[in-house]
Amino acid sequence: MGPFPMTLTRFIIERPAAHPGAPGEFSALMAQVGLIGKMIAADLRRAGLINILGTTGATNVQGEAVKKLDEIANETFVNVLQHSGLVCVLGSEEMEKPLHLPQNWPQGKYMLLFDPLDGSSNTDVNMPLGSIFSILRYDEKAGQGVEAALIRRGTEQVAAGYVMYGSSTMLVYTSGQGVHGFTLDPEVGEYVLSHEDIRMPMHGNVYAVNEGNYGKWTSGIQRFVDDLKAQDKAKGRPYASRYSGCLAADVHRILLGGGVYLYPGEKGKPEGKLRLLYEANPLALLVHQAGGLASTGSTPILEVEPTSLHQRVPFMIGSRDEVLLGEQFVREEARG
Ligand code: FDP
Repeated sequence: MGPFPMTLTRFIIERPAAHPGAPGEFSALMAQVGLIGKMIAADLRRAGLINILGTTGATNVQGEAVKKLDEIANETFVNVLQHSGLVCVLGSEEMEKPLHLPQNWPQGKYMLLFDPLDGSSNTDVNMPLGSIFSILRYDEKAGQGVEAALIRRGTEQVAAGYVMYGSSTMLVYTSGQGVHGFTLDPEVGEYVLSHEDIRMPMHGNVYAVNEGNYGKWTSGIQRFVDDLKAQDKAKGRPYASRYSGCLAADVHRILLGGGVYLYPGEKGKPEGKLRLLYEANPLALLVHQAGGLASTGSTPILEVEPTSLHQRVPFMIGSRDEVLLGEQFVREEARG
């Protein structure tokens, strides 16, 4: 028998200094997030067998068709967390309003924002999916309403991460002390530390973007992508294009191997597509902790002042060199 593996729970308990507040509570919360990941992974594995593919017929707050699996994943988050005693407010891509859990008050000092199933166009085609989460602390003294309490800058997150459902299920998180990745061992149902203290390369050779939107982008973004594709071996070009349609999976590749993911604003839609509070902010915190950058093109994502729960934001994330280069193209366009 080999050495006892470093499980997620053991990792959190053995590194109390690296975790916000009482390590017991934080580890309990991460264990619940891990459980949610296992339950969603189990549903995804069997989705094609138990008639839970396809759409529900409803439209969500974003105006997008709701997939059955979106709804199931959202219910999984809510059902697990409402009985946890650890979280007092939940905000989700699939819920127009935040869900206040008075039964968890006063003991539940955390709040969770999440995209329960990221990359939902991948559900019916057996491609990667993710769940993205952002953890905040509820500040009773601030005396705010539930919704206002959730609408906070990215710098105020106490932890963030994602569960990625790919060829294996991985949970990657940061609580402000490095980024750590755990792979679910399906034999024993435990997350085991597989990627400790992930550091992103300063520079990569991959870009991820939905290039079908090229004609809708502003000229700065077009020039940036043209530059990455230039036939210029001396400058390390062209970059390879890799886009799965699942933000968590695309950012995961870039977190490990470097490069840049972007979902820019468009000419008639400068705010872009992705959501600030439960997509951009958590991934920005992770990438920032791993030595990378995340930007709107002109402002660091973590410094964007949020105004509403489902706010969208143009998004550029990855290795420092590529994000700085992207910002340079955006600046040049602004100068005219
Ligand atoms: P989806 O709407 O399919 O859930 O969350 C938004 C997101 O997926 C990201 O995961 C993904 O990167 C992007 O949108 C895909 O959008 P496009 O289909 O426009 O490329």
